[in-house]
Amino acid sequence: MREALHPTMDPGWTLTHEGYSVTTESAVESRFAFGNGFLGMRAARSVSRGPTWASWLGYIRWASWPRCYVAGLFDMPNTEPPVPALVPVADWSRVRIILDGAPLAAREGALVHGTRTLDMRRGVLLADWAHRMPSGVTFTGQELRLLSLADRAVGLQLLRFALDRDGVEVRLEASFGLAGLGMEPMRLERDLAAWRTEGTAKAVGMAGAAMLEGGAPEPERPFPLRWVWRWRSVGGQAAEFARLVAVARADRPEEDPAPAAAAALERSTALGWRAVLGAHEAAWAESWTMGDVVIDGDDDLQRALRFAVYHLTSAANPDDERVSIGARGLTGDAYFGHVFWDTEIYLLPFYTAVWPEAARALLMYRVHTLPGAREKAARLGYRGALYPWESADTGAETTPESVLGPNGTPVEILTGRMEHHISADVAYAVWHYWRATGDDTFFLQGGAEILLETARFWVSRAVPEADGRRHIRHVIGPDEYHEDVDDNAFTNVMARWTIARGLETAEILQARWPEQATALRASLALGDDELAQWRDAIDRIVDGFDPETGLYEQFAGFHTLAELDVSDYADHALPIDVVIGRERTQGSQVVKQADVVALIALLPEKFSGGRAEINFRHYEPRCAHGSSLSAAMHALVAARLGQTELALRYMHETAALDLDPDPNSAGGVRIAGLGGLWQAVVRGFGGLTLTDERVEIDPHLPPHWRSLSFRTRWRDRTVAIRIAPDGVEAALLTGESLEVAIAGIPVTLRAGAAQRVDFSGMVRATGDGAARPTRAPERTEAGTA
Ligand code: IFM
Repeated sequence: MREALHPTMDPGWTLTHEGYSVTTESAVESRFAFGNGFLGMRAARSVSRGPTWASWLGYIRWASWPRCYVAGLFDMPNTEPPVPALVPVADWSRVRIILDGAPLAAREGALVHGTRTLDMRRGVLLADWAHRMPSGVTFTGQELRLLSLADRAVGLQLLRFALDRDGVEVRLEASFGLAGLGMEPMRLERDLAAWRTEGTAKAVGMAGAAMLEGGAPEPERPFPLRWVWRWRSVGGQAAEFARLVAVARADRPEEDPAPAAAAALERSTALGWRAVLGAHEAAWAESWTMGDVVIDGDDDLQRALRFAVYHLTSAANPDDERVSIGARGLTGDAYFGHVFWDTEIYLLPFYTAVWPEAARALLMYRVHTLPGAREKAARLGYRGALYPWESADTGAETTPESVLGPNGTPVEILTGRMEHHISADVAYAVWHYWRATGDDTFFLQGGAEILLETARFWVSRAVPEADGRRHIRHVIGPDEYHEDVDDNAFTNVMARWTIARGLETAEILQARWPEQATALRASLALGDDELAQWRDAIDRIVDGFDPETGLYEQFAGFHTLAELDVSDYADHALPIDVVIGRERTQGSQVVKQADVVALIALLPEKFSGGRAEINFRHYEPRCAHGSSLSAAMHALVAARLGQTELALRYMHETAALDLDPDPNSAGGVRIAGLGGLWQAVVRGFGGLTLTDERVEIDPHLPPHWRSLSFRTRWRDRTVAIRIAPDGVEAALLTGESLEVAIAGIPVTLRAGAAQRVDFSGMVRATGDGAARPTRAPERTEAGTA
């Protein structure tokens, strides 16, 4: 067991945290969280945790937030606001150690040293600590926890510890933390339990097996899912404890999740913990082979990119089409676990390029929740599909109507009623996934229906007015500082784009799958006259573009608002709307997050001929970055525009969001920022674009970077790319030959022969092995894989 508890030696793969502080603990627990898209667990200490709250400056504060989540397990808690929320399940890794009758507790005695290490290469959380008891006995321990990437139902905990004295009476209690679950028990057996949520009638089953290795006595079993061992210590002799857990979710009231949990436990106990660990490490190694981004020349960003890819990999599950990724993944419950546009716009590009199976499952979630989107559109008097701004499991709108503001008074939330661009964002992700992957089955199983129904929504939403134009009034764009605005450029241009894709979808269906086209159009009652209206709408939607200045007006009247020098507020720890107040914010040209800038990133073809520079130059200084989504989008645009210094500054800001000791991460990692960081580096500096015809690489490497390497999937192929200051190498690793455009120069990649394009314009074949972009993750010296 000892080898398994050693972290990877290369510090580029690990994050460490020393000690324990009530002010940063909750953020550390988010940052070091681990998961597999089905299960997620915060990195709270499992042994001798002590109280989870602290009294601080007169407030009771949650110092620690030990939580294990199951994707899709939402309930309607009896709290305000009454919206579905991700509910935690039993903390399966709880351990108590009692030495001569005294519990090993953080508050008793002294922590000699205590390190938590997130080993991103292996996908495991490690701990290594020593504690001196008031009695003088010193405890030293190491722990490993994981949620298996090879078998998503399974978790593993290993604990090895020793005392420095003979004859101490040791009591080891391993249990499942059941307190405060907020669920009704369905069954509670020796090794198996199941609970049902109170409001949504979903259920979770959990099964556990625990063992103490090395000839220890049989444990006492005083209670289900609790194991107790007692023995007398031999100084320096380690006890080795292993626990396997298995979890299953059931979505329907008549389903019992316990048999699936029991079967998963049986599977893993039959393998044994070593094989479970080995399979998990092998799955992570495979995932890193595809997903690692290697930056030679910037160690900080290298680590930040690994951290981003680590959490992106931990958040998705290609095998579950009924869930999507919440704004904090499964690392915390801020925003109640709800799903926003973050997934489609900030995360999907990563999954589409690196892990299309996960991208597909995430988009199928939008297919399954299409009825909810139709219902919302109809309720508000529109046609087609209006996706909820915040979504949980059913596809119903789950945005709270109000939340409590900082001074305890309710603040109305209008996003659920007005932030409609989500219905273009979903269509955007569907289209780009389908074009990049050629996944026609997905297109026919629901992708096309989303494109048609969202187009239909926008046509009904863009109302013709007396001026002969169509306007989209009473919306909130990505800049949520300005509410209830008319003709938000982001919304309107994306709406027009969505309608155009809807028309294209109808044409492609007709040309390639006429039978399915007829059936789908019949089921949607989509006639030719309606398609004619769509064409009309495209021509008439107002977009706020001024050909004289080349500027898009963010929304009608934005240019007339008061000018404000946002840089005057850059040093404030609080968001600008809190500093200057809501009213002044709304009356000023201050933008919360990338809005027109996001449009430049999403639809670069609309910003040719210098328009991108003009709009970026105008809006970038007006942005106060009041959202964790903002800096990454600015980084992406700046990188594409060749504004390298600015791009790097924004990338480092994004990286700092969750890596700095910032208590804002307490509610979970800002996963959209992490997806945005991947995009800024790979799509910005790397210039990667996946079209339906080819892979394009148009790099803008910072001068001090020696190389940037990554892999991408495209239409059943895997392509390896290595960008250096003097040229680009590309190699086809799997699949049939394809065309890649490198800095605009088309080259054909064939298996076994890498191609190099020098920036002098020379193209040459470099033979097999020339492009070896991603370093295969190395093994730890003590690795067990
Ligand atoms: O979706 C975002 C939104 O754009 C800004 N506020 C936070 C949400 C969740 O991340």
